[in-house]
Amino acid sequence: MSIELVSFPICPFVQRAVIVLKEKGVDFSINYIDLAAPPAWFKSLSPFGKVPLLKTGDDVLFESAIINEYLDEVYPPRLHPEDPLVRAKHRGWIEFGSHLMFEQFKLFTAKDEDNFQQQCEAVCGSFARLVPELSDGPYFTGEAFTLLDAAYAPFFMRYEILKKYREELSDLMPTKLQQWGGALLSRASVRESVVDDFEARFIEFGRSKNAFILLDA
Ligand SMILES: N[C@@H](CCC(=O)N[C@@H](CS)C(=O)NCC(=O)O)C(=O)O
Repeated sequence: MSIELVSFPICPFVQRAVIVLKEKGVDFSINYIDLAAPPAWFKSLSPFGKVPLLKTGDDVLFESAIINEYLDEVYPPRLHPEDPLVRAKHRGWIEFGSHLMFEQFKLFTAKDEDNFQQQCEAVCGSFARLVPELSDGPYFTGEAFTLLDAAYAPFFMRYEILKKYREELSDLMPTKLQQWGGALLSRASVRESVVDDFEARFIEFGRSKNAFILLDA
């Protein structure tokens, strides 16, 4: 069965699916589209008009969490916990990871210092919620890398870039989260989950939004 991901080069939600496909050693292709001018075929296939889409044979899946659960059920090794209760908790925290990603987007695209500080507070609040949930590492639940870890890795990759522009962001992140992020970013599936010029594209996107964090840099 041929697998194709419909993507946008800096989308963190597509990146989640790429990480899972790489963890499982599945062959796949990526079709990048321009979200500012999406092709007609994409509009007809994507109910929310969003990437990722996963095409598998003649079928199309949407929503990164659903795509990753499907991949996990079909391709070994299993990355979601076996216990239904733990699995349900992970689903909740994956959703929280999506929320954190949107907070990060708002922080990145804040237009002035006040708004930037507000977004920093929001992100800090989310960090404080996450810390008590974390194991002693290296991953969220311990030794095993799970779908939940794949869902948070894109956040940490972008945070590393943002730290280069505002040093205070380093201090905002609690040590346990830094350690978790470090473990995620050292994984091959994560390192190889973005285009070669990802950082340049990410920054270019921020500049197109007049991001305050990039001013004077
Ligand atoms: N809940 C969705 C979020 C996906 C999402 O927000 N994708 C963005 C790109 S990163 C998108 O396609 N935006 C296009 C739009 O909103 O028009 C998921 O997890 O797949």
